[in-house]
Formats: sequence, structure tokens, C-alpha cells
Amino acid sequence: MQNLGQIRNDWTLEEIRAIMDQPFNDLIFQAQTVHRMHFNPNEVQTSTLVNIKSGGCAEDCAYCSQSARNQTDIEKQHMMEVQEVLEQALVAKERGATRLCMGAAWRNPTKKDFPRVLEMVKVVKGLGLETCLTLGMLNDDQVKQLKDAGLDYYNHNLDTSEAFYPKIITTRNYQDRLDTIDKVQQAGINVCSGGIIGMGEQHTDRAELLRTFATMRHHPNSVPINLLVPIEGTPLAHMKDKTDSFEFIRVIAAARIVMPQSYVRLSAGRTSLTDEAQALCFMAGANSIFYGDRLLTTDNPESDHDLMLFKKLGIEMQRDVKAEAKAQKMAEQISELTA
Ligand code: SAM
Ligand code: DTB
Ligand code: SF4
Repeated sequence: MQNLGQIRNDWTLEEIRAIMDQPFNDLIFQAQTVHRMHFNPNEVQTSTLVNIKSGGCAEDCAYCSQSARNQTDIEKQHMMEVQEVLEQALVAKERGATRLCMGAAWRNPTKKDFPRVLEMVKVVKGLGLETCLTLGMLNDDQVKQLKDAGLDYYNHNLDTSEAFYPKIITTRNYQDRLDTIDKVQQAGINVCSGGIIGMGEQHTDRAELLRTFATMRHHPNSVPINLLVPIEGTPLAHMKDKTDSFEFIRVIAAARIVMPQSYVRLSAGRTSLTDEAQALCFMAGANSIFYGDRLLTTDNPESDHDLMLFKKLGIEMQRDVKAEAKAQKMAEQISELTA
């Protein structure tokens, strides 16, 4: 392919399908070639998730354990105290994560809850961790306040193609999602946006989702590719073992090729992938993961298992040297002030 590894925003569906459909070895070789043009191939960025408000969500996302419409057995919880987030952030940092991703089961954050969210961002940043939030839709004022608080990333997924989306969510439309992503990007906050594979969508829906991201003016900085975690009590509970892992790896490789400088995140569903399948995902250009024993309401591989896999593969966890230096400086200033 010509211009392999160059940033383009004019990808067509046919081009992306052709990338995805080529022989597996050619696809992986191409993805690995692009990956090496922009990244250290033996380094993976790690984010840890914290569910800061669990369950009772007003949206009707068919995959989600936290929708009030789904009869799941998760524990509903009010918004966490800042202190509890701080404690979890310390554990994540100790284990080597560089980013804390705080998620809330909201359609959108309310005025009442927002000051505490801002406080969480400041406190977590103070530890030298990067911050990411995923709170649902945002208005202009909220985006500005998050930027002022120093938020590094905002996660807001498109989940699937525009055509398949109404089969999964009816309480908000695709354009709502695109609008929030646009606001976040315009404010200068890094966008994290991806989707889910295995909800009953077709191959072409997966290519179309990638096309939507790859034709944005700025590709999302981070693109999480989730493998559906089928949850009892959700309309997608029956979608067990429906996705071939090679198809999942093909999507990862195609994401790497069409968005050469984005972090491609191997996200939910890793517990149902073998170590070998995950190794192929890294070979295909995945270079970040959620790290820590839990996702939001479901299990993730245990950190020790991930460390063992990294060791077998010779993969290093990325360190955020800038954030560490900043936190060190802040700690020095605090100790000077309190001396
Ligand atoms: N409420 C916010 C929202 O929807 O933007 C933030 C939290 S929501 C749980 C974040 C993302 O997690 C969803 O957009 C979806 O892509 C992913 N997700 C949720 N449940 C999942 C599941 N069962 N399997 C795979 N991915 C899932
Ligand atoms: C993303 O794309 N995946 C993460 C994060 N962004 C917020 C969430 C995965 C959730 C998996 C199901 C659960 O644990 O409830
Ligand atoms: Fe609510 Fe987010 Fe779950 Fe949808 S994915 S039901 S918006 S928590």
C-alpha cells in the first residue's frame, strides 16, 4: 500500500474493508510496520479504571450492566468520595499504571455532582497520574471546567456504526455522541473513543466504525476496542462466544493502519482471550490496556497475570516521566510550605 503510516483523513469504507480482508499474515505485517513507524513496539500504556458511580443509569445501552432498564445483579452505588478515589489511585500508581480512568453511570453529569468530579481530577493529577473521565454527554461549560481542572483525556465511545447503533441504544443518538466528542476535542482535551465488537453487528459495521474515527479532522488520541462482555440480565447476554478472535484481531490491526498515531487500546473482554490471542493483538498494533483486576463492573485479567504476560513478551509498561516529574515538584513545594 502506498503512503503506509501517513496520517490521512479521507479513508473510504472500501479501503478499510480491503485492509481488513487481506490475508491475515499480510494484515499483521502491515499493521506491525505502521506501528514501528510511530511507536516503540515493545511498550504498552496502562490505565486503571475506577467506577466512581455505579448503576441506575438512565440510558438503555443493551450491553451494559449499569442501565436501570437491565435486570442485572450489580450493586448500585452513589458517587464515591474523593478520598476513596485517591486511595484507589494510589494503588493503581503503585502497580505501575500511568492513567486513572474514572467512569460514572450517567447519561450526563449533573450540576450538583460536577464540583466533586473536578476535585477528583485535581487530586489524581497531584499524584502524578494522567486523568481520564467517562461521564456521558457534556455541555460546553462542563468541558471548559474540565479543561481548566487539567483533565488529560475524555472517553466517549461511538460503540458501533451509525446504522447498527439504534439496535443497541435508543435513548440518545449517534449525533449526540459525535457532538460531545467534538466539544472535547475543540477544548484541547485528548479524545478517547472506540467501540465494542461482538454485539451482533456485521463485518462492514466494524469497518464503518473505523471509517468514522479515521475520517475525523483529528483522529482520537486513544481508540479502545472492547470485546463484548456478555452480562446476565442485559439484552446481549446470549451473545456468548459469538466473536471469532481472529476477527477481533483484524479490527485492531485495521485501527492501527488507518490511525497510525493513535493509541489502540485492547479493552474489555480480555478475560475471554487467550494469552496468545492478546500477543497477536499487540503484534497487530494494540499498545494500551486497562490494567487492574476489575473493569467497571466485570473482571479484568489480574495484574500479576498481565505482568507475567508482559515479561514473556518482553513488553515494558510505559512510564509517564513528565507527570512523575510534576508530582515530584508539587511534593517538594508542599513539604517546603509545611516545613
Ligand atoms: N456512562 C458513560 C458512557 O456511556 O459514556 C461512561 C461509562 S460506559 C460503561 C463506557 C463504555 O464501556 C461504553 O461506551 C462501552 O463501550 C463500554 N462497555 C460497557 N459495557 C460493556 C460490556 N458489557 N462489554 C464491552 N464494553 C462495554
Ligand atoms: C472503554 O472503552 N471500556 C471501558 C472504559 N472505556 C470506560 C469500560 C469497559 C466496561 C466493561 C464492562 C463492565 O465492566 O461493566
Ligand atoms: Fe449508562 Fe454508560 Fe452504561 Fe450506557 S454504557 S447504560 S450510558 S453507564
